[in-house]
Amino acid sequence: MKRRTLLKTLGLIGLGSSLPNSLFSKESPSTNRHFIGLGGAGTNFLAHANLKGLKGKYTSINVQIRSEYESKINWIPFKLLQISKGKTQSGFDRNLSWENFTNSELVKENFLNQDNYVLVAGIGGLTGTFLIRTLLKELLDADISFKAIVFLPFHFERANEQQNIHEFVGKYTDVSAVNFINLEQYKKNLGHLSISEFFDKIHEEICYEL
Ligand SMILES: Nc1nc2c(ncn2[C@@H]2O[C@H](COP(=O)(O)OP(=O)(O)OP(=O)(O)O)[C@@H](O)[C@H]2O)c(=O)[nH]1
Ligand SMILES: [Mg+2]
Repeated sequence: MKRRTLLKTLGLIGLGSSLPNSLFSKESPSTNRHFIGLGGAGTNFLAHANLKGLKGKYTSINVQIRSEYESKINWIPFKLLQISKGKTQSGFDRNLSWENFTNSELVKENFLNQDNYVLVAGIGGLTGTFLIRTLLKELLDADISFKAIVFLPFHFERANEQQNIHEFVGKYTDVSAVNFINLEQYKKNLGHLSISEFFDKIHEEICYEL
């Protein structure tokens, strides 16, 4: 199916301009592909890609994984060693480091295989945000190639994080390996859908283009 036909089928026509071009440039070969879902959103994307039969290795780095995916997706349990009482923690918290989480060494070992890494995360919570902001820096510093898909949260979700999100996007906006998907922008066209249908459509589009 042609891209335009698919967009139309999905009701995404007109969104093309908001989709990051580099995501569609087909520059990375599909051999040795290794999809790595960071946090809940990244793991939900993996489940979708796996269901659609995208070939590759699958690793979820998250607090938990739904039992039906455990046999299909390699899971690295990743959570804070100590939960601080009170306010919800943000993945942008500069005091957070690998030492604060379980299995950090396993996470890093995951990147020693010279796979074609595809990292997927949403930056509205703790896990995905910490992992993507830390890994992007470390992978770029180590000259390890990858492609990243980063979901920017709806405005209503992270009103007090807009500055952090803005700075993060600014830092990577010229890095072609990093593709931002602005959920708020999609809402304008797909706002009539239920939240699960909404994410399914977005995941579907990304799977098709990867
Ligand atoms: N594309 C996509 N985005 C999602 C999905 N679920 C949530 N999001 C977005 O991703 C952001 C992060 O959500 P999660 O990935 O669940 O958060 P997390 O990284 O697991 O963080 P904690 O649970 O706080 O440790 C949310 O604020 C939403 O904007 C999903 O299924 N697909
Ligand atoms: Mg989570």
